[in-house]
Amino acid sequence: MMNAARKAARGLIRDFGEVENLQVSMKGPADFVSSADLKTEKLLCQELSKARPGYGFLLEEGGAVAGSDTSNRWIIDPIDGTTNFLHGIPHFCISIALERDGEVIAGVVYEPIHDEMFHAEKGAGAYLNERRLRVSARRKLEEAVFATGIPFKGRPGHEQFVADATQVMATCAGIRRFGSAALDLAYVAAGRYEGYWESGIRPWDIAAGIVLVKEAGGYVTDMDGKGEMLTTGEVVAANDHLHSSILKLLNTARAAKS
Ligand code: LIP
Repeated sequence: MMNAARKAARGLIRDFGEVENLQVSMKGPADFVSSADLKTEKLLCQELSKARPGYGFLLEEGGAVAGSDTSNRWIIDPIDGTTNFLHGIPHFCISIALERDGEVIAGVVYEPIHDEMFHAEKGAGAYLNERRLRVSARRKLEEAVFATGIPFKGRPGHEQFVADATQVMATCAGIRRFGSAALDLAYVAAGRYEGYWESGIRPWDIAAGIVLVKEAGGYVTDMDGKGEMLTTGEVVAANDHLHSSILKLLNTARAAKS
């Protein structure tokens, strides 16, 4: 997974340098796909198929591709943070997860601009390059920084987001919106944020990040405190001290709105 990400990132860095020349089309209002997304996804599929023939794929651009091996499936976002990428904002990554018999067991999130390779495998811990990762040790909400995703034109959930942010911003040390769910989760695993939440998120945005946070000692659930993040599109990740607190705040926001 790391070799494939590094190989694909070479072209991505080149394209980022000349982003204004890229072909871009719309998948929906404010939802872009560029020739860089498609090229990167194709290369990742080629590399991973060579390494593990027969595994299936769930791709942001290409959709679901069945494999002869029905136990194993790669879940891939070729550029997470596409809008950042297309605006020349150096905060985007390649996200690759391996799902085995319905469970995500390995994840790689590669941020090529700073050469940060976040990687984890179930039971083997989470790493940033060679350094072992641990979620932050902060225990108090008033010391905590949380990341989130903000809906935009054409996306649902504007009112719910405002209700959530109103609850969270009144109790914590800060909220960050950097534009890449995969990097948000990787930063939670690295202890840079105390937590992250988002609604309406797709499986390829979060699959790799989920195993990173878990292997760094954090908790990841959906809004009901269960493990259905990939199917519900709802994710709440935090260190072991603050997960129940942020989940409670978000559910207060939901109860208030319903
Ligand atoms: C993005 C996510 C981000 C979310 C955006 C978008 P993309 O993924 O990483 O967290 O808020 O709406 O879904 O489209 O760059 O792969």
